Amino acid sequence: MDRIPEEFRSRWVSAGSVAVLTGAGISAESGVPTFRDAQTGLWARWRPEDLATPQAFQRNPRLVWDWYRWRRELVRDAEPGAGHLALAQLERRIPRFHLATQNVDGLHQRAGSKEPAELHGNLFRDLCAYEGTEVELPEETDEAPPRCPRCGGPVRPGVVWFGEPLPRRAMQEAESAAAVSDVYLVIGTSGMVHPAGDLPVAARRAGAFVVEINPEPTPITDFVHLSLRGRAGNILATLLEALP
Ligand code: BJW
Repeated sequence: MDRIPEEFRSRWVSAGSVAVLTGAGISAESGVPTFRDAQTGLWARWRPEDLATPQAFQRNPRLVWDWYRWRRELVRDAEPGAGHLALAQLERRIPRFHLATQNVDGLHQRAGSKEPAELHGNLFRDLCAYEGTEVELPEETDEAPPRCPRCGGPVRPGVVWFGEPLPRRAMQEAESAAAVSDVYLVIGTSGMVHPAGDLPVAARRAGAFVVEINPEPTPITDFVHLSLRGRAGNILATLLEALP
């Protein structure tokens, strides 16, 4: 990005409230695979319906658990990237700032973001698949999947699979933030998954200036005021430096 477009600058300077939605692209720079990249995305190697649905877990709990265990290890070895760090700094700078993420990797928190609304859950939470409640497992176990210490049911990762509702509080927070934001940043998401993908459109309808940060066009591109083409880390670092 050579220079910040004037309208963006003026909307930013006068903004009372900034809201952000992130997706897998911001974590790609930390080495965490995205979902839909044709070459390197998770869905290029696995079919979503075989792994990211309640039916898949019912059919083959071991396969699904092992896939998520592999991803946990990958994320444990990853570090927050320049994009995560820039957003954590913006949060400290802007009094009314809200971050919603579709990512389940916890990298925003590790970068210093306080309480992002995790719309698709968190890879490191464990849930009892029968009771739906959070489970504390005593230690890492080789059982795949481990058993709930209370009822003996299978334990599943605390993420949101296709066909499941999003966590109500996180979604309500994200919707409220979109509705009151003056500037809305949508970063590193294909916008193909709903209802999270509807948030930038809702923000625009409510009057926000919507900016997309992504190296590629997406279905959201047509709805935004400004597309900044490039990597999240580079663009956010530039914005952090250039904007008050
Ligand atoms: C970079 C970059 C760099 C790369 N810098 N950028 C309306 C219409 C049609 C269908 C539906 C609808 N409403 C609901 C549905 C059904 C379904 C859905 O959306 N299906 C679509 C596939 C069509 N939605 C659901 O089922 C949701 N639940 C629901 O609606 O429940 C209703 C209900 C109500 C009451 C009772 C019961 C039910 C749940 C959706 C859950 C999604 N879960 C997943 C898996 C999470 C667990 C896991 O991690 O395994 O969430 S799917 C996957 O996609 C994951 C992601 O969070 C999500 C979004 O992906 P994201 O982040 O956009 O990644 P990519 O890979 O798609 O894109 C990466 C982008 O980054 C690209 O654009 C790159 O260009 C870019 N990029 N490098 C910046 N350096």
